[in-house]
Amino acid sequence: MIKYAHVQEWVDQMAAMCQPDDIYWCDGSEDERKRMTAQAVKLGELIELNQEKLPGCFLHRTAANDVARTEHLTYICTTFQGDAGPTNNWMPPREAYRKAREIFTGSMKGRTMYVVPFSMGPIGSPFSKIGIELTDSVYVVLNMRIMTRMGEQVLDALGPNGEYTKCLHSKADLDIDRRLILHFPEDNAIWSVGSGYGGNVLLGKKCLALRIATVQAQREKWLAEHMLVLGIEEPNGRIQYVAAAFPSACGKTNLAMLIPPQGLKQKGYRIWTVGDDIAWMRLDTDGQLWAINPEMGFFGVVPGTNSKTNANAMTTIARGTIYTNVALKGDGTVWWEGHDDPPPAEAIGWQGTPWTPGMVDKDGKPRLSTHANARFTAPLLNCPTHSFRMEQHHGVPIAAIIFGGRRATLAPLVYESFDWEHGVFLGATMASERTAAQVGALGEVRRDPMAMLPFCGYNMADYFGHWLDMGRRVTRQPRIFHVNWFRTDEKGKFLWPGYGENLRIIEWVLGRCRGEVEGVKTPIGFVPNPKDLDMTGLDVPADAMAKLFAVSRDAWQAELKDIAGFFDQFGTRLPAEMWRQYELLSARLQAK
Ligand code: GTP
Ligand code: SPV
Ligand code: MN
Repeated sequence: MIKYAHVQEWVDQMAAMCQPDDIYWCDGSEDERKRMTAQAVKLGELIELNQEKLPGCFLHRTAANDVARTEHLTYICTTFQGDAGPTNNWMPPREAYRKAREIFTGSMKGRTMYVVPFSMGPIGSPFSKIGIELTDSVYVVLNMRIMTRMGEQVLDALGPNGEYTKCLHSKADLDIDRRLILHFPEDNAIWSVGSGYGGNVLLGKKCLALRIATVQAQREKWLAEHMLVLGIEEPNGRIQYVAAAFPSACGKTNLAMLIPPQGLKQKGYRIWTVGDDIAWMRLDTDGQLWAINPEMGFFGVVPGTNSKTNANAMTTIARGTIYTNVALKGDGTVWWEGHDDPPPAEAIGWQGTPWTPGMVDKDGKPRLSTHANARFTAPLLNCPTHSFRMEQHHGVPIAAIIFGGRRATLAPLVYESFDWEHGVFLGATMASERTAAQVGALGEVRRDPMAMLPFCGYNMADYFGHWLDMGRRVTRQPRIFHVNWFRTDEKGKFLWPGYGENLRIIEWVLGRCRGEVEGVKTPIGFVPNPKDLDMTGLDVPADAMAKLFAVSRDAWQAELKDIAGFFDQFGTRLPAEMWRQYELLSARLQAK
């Protein structure tokens, strides 16, 4: 394997600090996967599942305090605090390196340091970025193999002087008080220590492909977003692609793998899954926005996944999958809340102790077999609907951008912005109820602009400015929409069936993009005229439909106040256009 001097020098420096027993350069071969898997089983990092029923599948359990991203321990480390902005934790680089160095020193004693070269995006594409992750976790290596294009060919593509993101990870002692997820955009480096949970440690994903990439994207004039990408093919062969940003655990994986509902079957749509979590979008010379998914796998939410909600995911995770924090059944298969099968009479719960249905914790709350943020790591190519454009260097052309949140009230099922600037305002003022994907209070509504609150690596005010700037550069602007699958009735029941039925809404979105359907103007944007939604085979009562599309001026007035508070924290750095949009919305809400 080629070991370029500039890479070797950095590896040596990091090894001198972490003091591993040995260093192993990963080549990405099949033989290597087998060896490392066997070793992970020996170390207890992986449990082999029933290979007849779940070929190539393994189970991993994390420490109980290490089950989700820890946003309060995640930092953007820039010379000036203003470059990280008010929505990020900030530390000056020198202090960050000093603090982390104390934890990294000697952290790999008795372990191997793996050198993992990976490419985000097709190897060699001008769209792609290379990273090298040093880690003492076999679990991380095996996950990175699934999630990225990993191995020797990446070093070949890097070349002797190539730029790459220096990613350093050590589990250290998995102590939450000695856990730090540090980003150094000025050095193109990431240091993560003290965790073994996906988003904290698979450094190609949120750390590189979002936090570091957003900084590069601003500089190089493209977009790095927390978005799924899917294609909708009509029987005449036309495929239109949409990109959609929903906060963590708010439906990206589900929408990306959508199966047309029974009632729309006769229309013959075919769905293509390009990506479920991250999109990198660039302008081409045709003035069009093109998107790639920089990943090669899914790191998806397990609970609630079944053949009714997401049959494609069920097929995807039936082989070659690493399950994290689910329940283990006696026959060596797995189970979770929301699985197709009824609860097993007994199982080993996600924490490794016996579990039986109906168990309660000390506080009387039901004890779940599976952690609410349990995940599967599965190859994208396992997905029956995976896009045939995965290796296409330019990706796919984007017709519509969709923002969405989890809001029990306020936001209609779908509405469309008046123009790009208003669309940026929709994204910038998104809010959503918190989920189990990050450590913290569940259910609380927080502002999560463009679903990027935890992932924007620079000042969010500048990020909004960048979105506005991109709009001026794209000559064929995608239309921008907002959706909310999660509106509830007075009893807290979802008003909209969701999942596959969401295609009905996507249909309207695409109809709008082609200029084929009229919208109904409201103060917040265009909503569908009910007659323009194809509801064949779906029975949603008229009063539920009315509630789904209701725009309450009073509720929106209250929302405006909250938006003002959110905008205020950016001071004069917030683009004036955002306040202009705010005033326009305010005026529309007051007009009769
Ligand atoms: P990350 O991987 O954390 O970025 O999340 P994601 O956006 O990919 O989330 P995912 O698709 O895994 O959705 C997670 C949760 O949303 C699960 O509890 C799903 O059951 C629920 N969900 C997804 N789509 C819908 C929908 O259309 N309606 C309703 N009611 N729930 C949905
Ligand atoms: C998310 O939390 O948005 C995820 C899972 O997609 S993680 O990779 O852990 O960030
Ligand atoms: Mn995500």
